This record gives sequence, C-alpha cells and structure tokens, in this order.
Amino acid sequence: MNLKNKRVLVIGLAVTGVPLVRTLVKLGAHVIVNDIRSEEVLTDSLKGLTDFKYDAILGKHPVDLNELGQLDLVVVSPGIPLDIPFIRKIQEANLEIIGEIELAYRLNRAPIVAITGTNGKTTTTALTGEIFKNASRNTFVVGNIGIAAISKALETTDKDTMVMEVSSFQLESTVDFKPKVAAILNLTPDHLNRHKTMDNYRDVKFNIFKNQDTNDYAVINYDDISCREASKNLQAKKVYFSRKEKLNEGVFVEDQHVVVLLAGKKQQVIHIDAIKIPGKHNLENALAATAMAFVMGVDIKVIKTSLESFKGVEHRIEHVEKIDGIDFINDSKATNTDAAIKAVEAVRPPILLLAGGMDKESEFQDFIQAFDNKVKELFVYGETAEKIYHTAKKLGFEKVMIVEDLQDAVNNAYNIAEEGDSILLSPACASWDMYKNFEERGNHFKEIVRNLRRS
Ligand code: UMA
Repeated sequence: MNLKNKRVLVIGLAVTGVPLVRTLVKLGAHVIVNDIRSEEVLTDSLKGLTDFKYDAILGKHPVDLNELGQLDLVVVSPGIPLDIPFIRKIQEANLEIIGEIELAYRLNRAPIVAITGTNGKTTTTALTGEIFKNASRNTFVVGNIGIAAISKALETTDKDTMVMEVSSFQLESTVDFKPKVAAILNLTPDHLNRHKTMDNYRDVKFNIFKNQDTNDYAVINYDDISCREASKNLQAKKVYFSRKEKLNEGVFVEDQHVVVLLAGKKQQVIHIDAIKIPGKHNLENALAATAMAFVMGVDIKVIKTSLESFKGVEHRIEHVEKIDGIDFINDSKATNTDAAIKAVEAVRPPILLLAGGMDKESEFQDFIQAFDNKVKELFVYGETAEKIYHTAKKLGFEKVMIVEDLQDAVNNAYNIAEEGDSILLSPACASWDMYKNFEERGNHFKEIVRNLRRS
C-alpha cells in the first residue's frame, strides 16, 4: 500500500490515533488529525507525536470538508460513531473511509488470528497469545485489548503471528480484513446505543468472517445458538467448540477433558480442573483458544501447559486483596450485563455487588435474575443507578442501595461485609460516565481497596 505523499485524515487522537499518525507519517503520508477534544485535553496524545510532522484540527469536527483540502484516505478510530454528521459528509463525498483495523490489515504481513464476541475476547486473546508465545512463535497481541493493531503492523513479518481482539466498533469499518483464523465466542446484547438492533450487532460481528475463504478457519461457539445459526453459510473451514455437547468434529469436553477431534483424529488436551482460569465461561474461552492454536499447528503439549499456567487478565475477575476474611474482586472489564452475570456465577458467594456506569440503553432484568441467592446486597452508582435500582425493586430484590460513587459503594459494602463474603466490582456498564476507561475504573477500585487495608 503506497501512502507516500497521500493526504490522509485521521479521526480520533487517543490510543488508536497516536500510532495511526505515527505510522502514516513514517510511510510518507501528509497527515491531518482531527479530534473533538481540545489541545489542552489531548496533551498526553500530543506528547506522543512530538517528533512527527502533521496538521491538526482539534476541539471540533469540521463542519465543512473544504477545511481539509483534497483527501485521499480517511482512517477512523473505533470509538467514532459512523452516523455522526461529519462522517456522513465524508461518505457522501465518496472519500475512501476505513477503520484502523483495516489499515493495520493492509500494512501487516503476519497471519492474523482474530477474536470477537460479546464477552471473553480479552481473556481469550491474551490466552491465545500466550499459547503462541509458549510455542516459540514471535507473536503480537493487539487490538481492542488495548494495544492498537496499527502500532505493530509495520514490525510484522510473515513468520510472526498477530493475535487480535476485534470489537464490533472495529469490525464496522473493515473492508478487506481477512484473518487466517477468526473466532466468535458468543453474542449477547451490548452496544445497542450504537448498533441499534441485535441483528445489526450480529451482522457487524460476523464481518470478521466475510472475506475468509476455504483456506481459512472460522472458530465458532456451538453452544451459542445465534453464533451457530449465523455461521451456516460461512466460506471458511468451520471448527465448532462446545462446553456442553460432544461434537462429531471440533473441540469439546468429554469425560471432564478438553478434547480435539479434527480430521478424524481425537486427542485429549487437559483435564478441565487443571485449567487455571476459573468459571464455565473461561472453559469456553479455553476451548476457543485451543481450537485456534491447534488449527495453526501448535503442539497439544504446549496448549496444555499454557492452560495450566495462564492466570487470566487484569480487571477480569481479578482477586485484589483479602481483608478481614473478605475477598475483594475487580471485574471492571464487565462492561455489559452478560459479563457481570458470568462474574456472579464464577465468584464465591455471598457477594456484595457494586455495579452501574454509563447508560448504553441496556436492560437489567437478566442481570438481577441471575443473582440467584448469591448476591446479598447490591450497591449502584453512576448514570444507570436509578434504572438498576428500579429494575431490582420491581423484580422483588430489596437489598439494593443507590450510592454516590465507587468509593461510597466500597465503603458501604465493607461496613456490612462479614468474613467469608466477596465484594465484587462487576459494573455491567461502561465506565465512560465517570472514568476514561474500564482500566481507570478498575485501578481506582484497587486503590480504594488498598487504602482500606492501610486504614
Ligand atoms: N472522538 C472524536 N469524536 C467522536 C468520538 C470520539 O473525536 O465522535 C475522539 C475522542 O475525543 C478521543 C478519541 O476519539 O480522543 C478516542 O478514540 P476511541 O474512542 O476510538 O478510543 P481509543 O483510545 O483509540 O481506543 C480504542 C478502543 N476504544 C473504543 O472502542 C471505544 C479501545 O477499546 C481499544 O483498546 C483501542 O482503540 C486500541 O485498539 C476499549 C473499549 O472500551 C477498551 N472497547 C469497547 C469494548 O470493549 O466494549 C468496544
């Protein structure tokens, strides 16, 4: 892809935008970067570009495209909704507009193993990356996990492997993106404020497979009916995984062992109790990672030892501290109800649950119903506090309290917690009403807990 002297507009200047600008400048493009936030707010991002030459329009999106001059390409960060007036104008002007993942794909040389789904993406991506690394492959672990794929694209060779977490936001703006292996872990409602309907959300997620051919692999959760249904017409070789059923072919559980049955050959991988990451959902993540590594030729023994040693990722059912016999668990990564339900299922009861955050137009009935006597008290805060509170009351769950913020939630929970309880932050909501991202929220929780220990 020759970008020399091309005029490229980059929209968004944060985790994705900074390496986008760097990469494009390195390739000789004339870059114009635009962000709705002002220069003062973007100082960190701008610091990362000190040695680079580019133009910037900050503080607003241009109303008139003429402000930008003639453009050859527009590259968007994932968080930019594609229906804002500015993007609409770009589309109407018939300018080429792609997402960062698409550009990373075009510049990258390594085979891509891509993972999507509503939940479990980050854990599965990290685990899959770990397996490849343990197999002595030079591996880049990138994408929605927090390291923009574009930041590594120019470093890759065809001997490497790129393991990539891809979100629905990212898949909305792909064009030719064609992973060697693509996996979908599950589909439950999320980000409906952006995608509007579940059908749209599913279609966007299935973009991960749209350019694959019969030499590629599609790894699909057999137990998730909507994933299974939507996978029927895919071109790639399908590899199903199942936690619940023995399959005629695929990766599944038999006699308490993870088993690979592919090309007529059955191989036992590991006893499920030897998998270090806890919970049924993590067993599914382990099955998916096993399938992906296996089809990429990784030895079963390496998969086994990796599953035995992989500890999980930060902010996902992460044990922070035990104080007075009370376990504090940080699950800030649970940015939707399904993820929080999985945490409630996996964490030892009785649970004092801390939840709430930005309103993504989610419904909370399923979340409350999943408490199943495990949650003894719920503390809610943030934009969704009232909504969760009223849903809980309507469903007869009385032990719910609206609190000021996360600090207040921890204080209240700690006041009534008894030895043997778990205090779980699993917000079921995005963090953006009060925090920059879920990492900042999780780190804040950990800091509050550590201060409790000190006091
Ligand atoms: N901005 C505008 N106009 C807008 C909206 C945003 O200019 O209309 C600007 C903001 O002012 C900001 C920049 O765009 O400066 C932010 O861009 P971004 O939202 O794409 O965020 P990045 O920091 O580039 O991080 C993105 C992903 N964020 C989102 O998808 C919201 C990160 O996923 C990802 O780790 C990173 O790229 C690297 O690939 C985070 C996430 O929350 C973890 N993802 C969602 C999820 O997992 O549920 C999808």
